[in-house]
Amino acid sequence: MFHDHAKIFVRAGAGGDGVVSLRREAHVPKGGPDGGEGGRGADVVVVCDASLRDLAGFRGGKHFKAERGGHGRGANKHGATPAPLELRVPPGTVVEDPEAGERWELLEPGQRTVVACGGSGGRGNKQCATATRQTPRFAERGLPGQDRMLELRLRLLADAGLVGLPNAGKSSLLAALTRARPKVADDPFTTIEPVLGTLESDDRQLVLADIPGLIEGASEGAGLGHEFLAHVERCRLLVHVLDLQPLDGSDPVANHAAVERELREHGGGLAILPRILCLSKADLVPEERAAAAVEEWRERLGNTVVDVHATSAATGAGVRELAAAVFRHVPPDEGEQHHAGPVAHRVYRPGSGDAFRVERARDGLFRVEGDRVERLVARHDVENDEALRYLEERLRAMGVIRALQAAGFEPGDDVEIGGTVFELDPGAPFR
Ligand SMILES: Nc1nc2c(ncn2[C@@H]2O[C@H](COP(=O)(O)OP(=O)(O)OP(=O)(O)O)[C@@H](O)[C@H]2O)c(=O)[nH]1
Ligand SMILES: [Mg+2]
Repeated sequence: MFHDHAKIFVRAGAGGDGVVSLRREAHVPKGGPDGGEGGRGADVVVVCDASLRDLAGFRGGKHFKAERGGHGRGANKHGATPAPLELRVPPGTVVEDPEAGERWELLEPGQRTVVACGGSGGRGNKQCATATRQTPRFAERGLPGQDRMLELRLRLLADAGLVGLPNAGKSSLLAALTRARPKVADDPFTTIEPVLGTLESDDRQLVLADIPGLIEGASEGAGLGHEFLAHVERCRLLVHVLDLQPLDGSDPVANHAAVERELREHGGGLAILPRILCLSKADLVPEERAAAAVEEWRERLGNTVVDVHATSAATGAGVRELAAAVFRHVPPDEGEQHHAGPVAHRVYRPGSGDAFRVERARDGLFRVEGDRVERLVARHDVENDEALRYLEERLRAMGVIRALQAAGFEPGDDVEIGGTVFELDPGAPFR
């Protein structure tokens, strides 16, 4: 089974907590704070790995959680930041966070992108000390790591794709053109997952994709082809393989039209990709018949195709000419197969917004929302009086207390910030 999509949950590591510690040394009369900082949590990173073929490693919608940062320790020791959690994907993988509208493409082996950032570590009491609070007995907590539901989709990176009805001879052609050895048989749907082969000339290499046969209704999900049509969206050329004289007695003209219709209906730009028409199994008809068919099809299709060839995978006739035509009609491209456009690298940065919103949830309970305010509260243990007092000072400096007051807040009312509810009773009169 070829796994070309997966849905996963990722969570980066939380930052380690800062620690409260007081220096104790025989010869120092009054020890100061020396609690170290927590380490940053580990990121979740997606890495492009050329040795992988599909997304089978992600089946079953797994959860991936990176390690949390180490907690700070006494003697001003900082917690460790663990190595990132690496998720390895094959080239051509698109990673998407539909909720956040973010998207990354992994095309080049070795390419990496951070998809979830570790939370920052909390400061230790040493770093929390100020001129007016020289020995704080609180430290900050580490922040949670970012989490996301991600969708992974693999698009094979082929330069040209072989398309056609089942049994048209696509896999036989791939085998004749490249070193790939896909299964060949005289029943339809022999190929059940895409196979790639490399077409080589002296100075160029192109990747050719053989996909399962298309049938009427493929674009709506009939047969196997639909699922795999997406893999040829990135091609720069399609080779439409058409059986010159189908054993089932069907009409090549109608067969050709049916496949073209499915390509059009699939969308994704397939309709406008340049086409080579390849009339297959030419050894089954007299040579003159094959040559005449090439002329007929050239006339019939006009400039909707860039070339028409008759080939036989059995005798090798016309195969070299077809290869040359593929090279000719796939335009050169920097990095040859990496032509899928710019790669989006978006690194998450915790919300920059200082903005916050205050609302009265009910009598005696006020809710405050805003990135910075929520992070501030997440950092502190509201059960610790000293931390709570510090928090009040910061909230006052940010204008939150004034805003609460304007909304009708009175000392002793409850406040909910980022899911934490606590009683706020600012000691000093409001200013
Ligand atoms: N005589 C002759 N038979 C061929 C030629 N190419 C393919 N065949 C036969 O046609 C049948 C189908 O060939 P495949 O290459 O498996 O066709 P396909 O298009 O990959 O078929 P699906 O994977 O089922 O879509 C097999 O029995 C092949 O041996 C050819 O050039 N000459
Ligand atoms: Mg096949």
